[in-house]
Parts: sequence; structure tokens; C-alpha cells
Amino acid sequence: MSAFAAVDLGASSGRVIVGTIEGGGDAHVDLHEVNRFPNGPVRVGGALHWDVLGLYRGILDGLRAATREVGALDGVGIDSWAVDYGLLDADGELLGNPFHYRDARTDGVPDKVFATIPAPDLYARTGLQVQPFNTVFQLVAAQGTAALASARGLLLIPDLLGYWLTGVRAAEVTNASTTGLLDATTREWALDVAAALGISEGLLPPLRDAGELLGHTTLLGEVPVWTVGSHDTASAVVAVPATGTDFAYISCGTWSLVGLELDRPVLTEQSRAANFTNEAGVDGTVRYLRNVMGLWVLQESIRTWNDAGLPADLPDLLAAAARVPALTTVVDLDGPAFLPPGDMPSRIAAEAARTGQTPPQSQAETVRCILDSLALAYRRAVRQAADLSGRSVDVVHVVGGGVRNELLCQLTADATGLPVVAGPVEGAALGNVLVQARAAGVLSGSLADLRAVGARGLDLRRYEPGATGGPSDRQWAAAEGRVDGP
Ligand code: LFR
Repeated sequence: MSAFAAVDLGASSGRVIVGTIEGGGDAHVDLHEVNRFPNGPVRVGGALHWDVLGLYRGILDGLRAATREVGALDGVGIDSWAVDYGLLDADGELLGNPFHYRDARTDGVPDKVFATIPAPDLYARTGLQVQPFNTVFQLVAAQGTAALASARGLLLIPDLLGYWLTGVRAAEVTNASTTGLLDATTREWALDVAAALGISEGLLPPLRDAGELLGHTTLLGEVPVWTVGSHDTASAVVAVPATGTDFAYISCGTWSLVGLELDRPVLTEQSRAANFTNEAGVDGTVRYLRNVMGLWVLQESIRTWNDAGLPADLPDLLAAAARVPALTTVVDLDGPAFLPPGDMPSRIAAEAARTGQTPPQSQAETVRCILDSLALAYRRAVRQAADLSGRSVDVVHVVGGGVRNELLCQLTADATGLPVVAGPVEGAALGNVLVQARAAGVLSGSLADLRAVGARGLDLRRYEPGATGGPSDRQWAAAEGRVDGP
């Protein structure tokens, strides 16, 4: 029996999960959470940061707990959200707390960058969606700061934590692809892009693929640290229990990442206009997807209600939302208004009013509006991904925390008109463990082989379109017209 610790850091919590694998012909993975710790933005002096040392402590506590439970570990792998980074000085010390990608310092920066490198040229090269928080925009926003001036190295969050464990600096390629500084075709740093924007080449560490030995940590005996799909979405896509090739996936957590796995990027003008991204996947694949604002808007609504002293229990809210008539109000949750933390119910009401719709009148109606709007966004993204890449899709896999949201899963089947297979919940951790196990020689084969091992023993649930008498395809299509207003 082998045991691997997956460190999976999300925007609202971090987890250390142990995956044990019994090798052999019918190998399967058992996941067991050994530590969970809260994560979230910390506002300091008007800026949003991450508490990266707190995260590191949570990881060390988790690794100790893992060792107590299973004895010696066969490996550790780290994945987290994308784009954010720490800067290192000439001694390799961290220069300040990493910024949170929802910080406002990048407002207006993409346009400034496009004045130097036109957006179509940048897309043709990096294949990356435009999000104000892409690392490249954060670095341009930081120009002129003392921290950036004294920085001699940059490490993305999982790479920074891996460096603290092993002393080895590297940039794992799946996450590097979210910086806006990686060539989408060659998967090498686009050094000319960096130079044109005044970003020092010396900041960029050597690239590594997922599934390599990064180094060892000696904190718990000598334990190998493996590179994995260090972008959480990349690890989650590894864990999609697909049996064929014509699948779409929705990695559904704080964000919803909706798209397809391809073997080459789509760098067309139509793809850029639709803001689809070509992020690097494990084994040379391309994660062709769109970011949908996701359960973030629901999480922030609940936080707003709790702060106001209103009862806001998720299961109760979902049960009440299920009784609200479908598609009463739908909004575009991808608008910039929904990116920063804050009072989402008011922002939804304002967006409903702006588009000539009745604002939700209760908590249940607000939750229903969020879920209907998400399902509508999924419908659009799945169809556009298929159109833009010339692929067909016959099933939608939902992985991540959203798997637990049965109403959302059924709405997704209804809206896309496709069967939805929901599970696993801990997709990123499972993908992380699978890639470590192959690197360590416990598993072998292709991504499809890893998926088959991961799928064994999973409790998957299937949702058929229309199973609960939801809206018709015509009603979903009509609702699409309402999000932009009259
Ligand atoms: C999901 C995710 C998305 C990325 C966003 C910000 O957790 O990694 O893929 O766009 O967070 O980093």
C-alpha cells in the first residue's frame, strides 16, 4: 500500500488529503482528509492579501497528521488556485505577503498592456483569457513598487510552498500557463512578451512538467515532493471520471471552470472574442475553458446575510430555492461587479434592474437567480467550447464542491440538454494523488488509465435533462436573451 499527501488550496479553505493506493490490476484510490483550514482574503492597508504563512502552517500540520495516520508518506504534491505569486529577494526570502487576485490594483491595467501588445497578438501567443488578475497584469500593476524592484525571483503559490518544503525553485507548467507569460504552443516562457512589458526575465524560474521529482522534504523523514498539476483546475481535470473522449467538464468550486480537454490550443479570433482560455493541462493536454464566476457569488451572499444577522443556512436556502419558479430572473454573473468581495444580493438586484427584470425579492429568490444564472452560463460555455474547437460533447462531468449542490447539477443537465455525471467532490486532490502515484511508479499509463483508476469506487450520480420537469430548451434559450437587457 502506498500513501500520497495531496495539498489542495482553494480560495475558501485549504486541505491536506491522504490518498492510499493498493497497487495491482484493480488499483483504486482511497481519499482521507487529515487537515482542513480556512483561507480567504486578508485586507491590510486597503489591499487584499493571502496569509501564506498561515497556509504553510496548515500544510505542515496536515503532513504531520498524515504521517501519524499512515506512517511514512510516498510523496507530497501541492496544487492551488492560479495566477498569484510571491516575490523573493536576492537571499531567497519572501518579499511581503502575496496579493489576492481579487485586489483592485489591476483595475484598468489590461488596457494599458494592450497599448503595448495588442490583445489579439497577446492571445495568439499565450492563448490566455483576459482576466484583470492574470499574473502579467499584476506584475505591470506592481511596476514602480519597492518589492518588485528588489525582487530576484517569482514563484506561484504552489511553487512557493514547494520551495519552502524542498529548497528547489521551479514553475510547474499548468499553473505557469495562467500567468499570461507562457507561450501556449511551445509551453516555454514567452520572454519577448515579458521584455516588451518591462518584466525581468530573471524573475521567471525554470519550468517543470507535472509528474517530476521536485525535491525532498526532510521535515518528516525524507519524503519526495512531486510536481503535480499545480493549478487546482488542472488536477481536477485529471480526476474527471470520463470513459470516452466527447466530454465537457465543469470544475465547480469558488469558480466554475467550464470546458473541454484538447490536444492543441484554439487561438482563433472567435475564441479570443469569446474569452476562452487555453491553459496547460497534464500530459501536454490543453484545458480549453471559460471561467464562470461560480459559487463565489453564493458564498458572498451568505456572508453578507450572516453579517446582517439574517439566518442563511445553505441546505435550507437550497431547499427554498428549489421551490422558486425557474428562470424568473437571470443575470450575467461574469460582470466585473461580481469580482470583488462584497454585498452580492444588492449587486444582483442592481443587475436585474439594469436589464429590465424584477429583482429577487427574498433570499430564496436570490439563490434561485444565482443557480439559474450559473446553469445558463454553463449552457453557453459548453456549446461555445464545442463550436469553437469543432468538437462534439455527449456528457458533462461536474467535479468539485458543486457536486453536492443537487439543484445546480439538475439545472446544469436541463440547461445544457446533456446528461450530467457528478463526482468526485475532491477532484483536485484525486488528480493530485494520481499524478504523484504515476511519478512514483505506483501507477502507469496515460491520462485515460489514471482516470480509470480514479473512477473505481467513486460514488457518481447521474442527472438526466428534464428529469424533474424543468424548463424546456426554448425557455433556456429565451432566458439567454434576458441577461444583456432589452
Ligand atoms: C479555481 C482557479 C481558476 C482560476 C482562479 C483564480 O480555483 O484556479 O482556475 O482562474 O482560481 O486563480
